[in-house]
Amino acid sequence: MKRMLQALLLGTALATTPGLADHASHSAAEVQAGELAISGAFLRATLPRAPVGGGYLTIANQGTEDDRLVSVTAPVGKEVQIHEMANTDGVMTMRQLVGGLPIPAGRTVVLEPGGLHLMVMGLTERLVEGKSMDMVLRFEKAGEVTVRFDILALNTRGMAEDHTGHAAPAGDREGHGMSHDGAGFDQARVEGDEARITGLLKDMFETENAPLSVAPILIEGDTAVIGWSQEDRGGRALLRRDAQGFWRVSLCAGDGLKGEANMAALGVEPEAATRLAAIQAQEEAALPPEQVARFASFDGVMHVDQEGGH
Ligand SMILES: [Cu+2]
Repeated sequence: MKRMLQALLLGTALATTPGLADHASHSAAEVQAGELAISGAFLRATLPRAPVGGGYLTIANQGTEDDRLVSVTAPVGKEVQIHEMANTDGVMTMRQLVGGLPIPAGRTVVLEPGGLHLMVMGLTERLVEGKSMDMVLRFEKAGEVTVRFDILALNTRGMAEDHTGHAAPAGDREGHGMSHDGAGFDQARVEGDEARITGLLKDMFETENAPLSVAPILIEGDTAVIGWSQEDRGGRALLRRDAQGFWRVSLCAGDGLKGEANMAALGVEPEAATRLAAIQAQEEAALPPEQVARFASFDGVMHVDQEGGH
């Protein structure tokens, strides 16, 4: 009886995440498809109700003929798009590569945070850290190949960091064109806290079909409390600024970040909480009431970054 119940529960759990598997020991191994060597495939874990997820990998064309990544399919979400980042007037935006991604002969194409990436659109379930998901890549010449993507921490930069538990040295990271903040958006490209925070949040959660608005942005010292809304959802987030002046999302909440007492309960220093709560009351009163109502729709508290972590 107990065993049956366990099987039932397990069945239910699996049914809610049909595309996700537990980490297999051979995951993220190099896969060969014709002349293409594919390695380092990972997805970033997503927050609850996040509509999109980012996928990254390295494709080396060891042959003498150009190839092209034509399409990608995933067992979850509506579709997978191939995106590039473009710098438009100092603002990083994402653009879909509709014609696919060229993989020139003898070249290695790296999809990484802050640059080219796969984007799983229309997610209806979370990508859970520690699991993995198989996606099918279709190349013009090499044909179809199934690649296992490990699901790594939300802010991870890549396989190397995750496996050692330490970030690569800053110089090394910059050398690979990666971002400073741990997410895909390079905050060094823009000046000012508002632009950095807005860029960070948009990079994490915005899609073409679901624009994200970030307001109000309340800053006290190295702590910020912001509100965001996207379609009919919304929430508040607590951010921390590091020594280089780059912001990271520490946690997300709804009304858990409303008011002085709640902020203090979530670790905001008492003096900062007092000032932040005062400007929060003012700024939120100036916003449309339906937008403020959306902030409360975020259930509970989601820790994104461990305080004092890497
Ligand atoms: Cu994208």
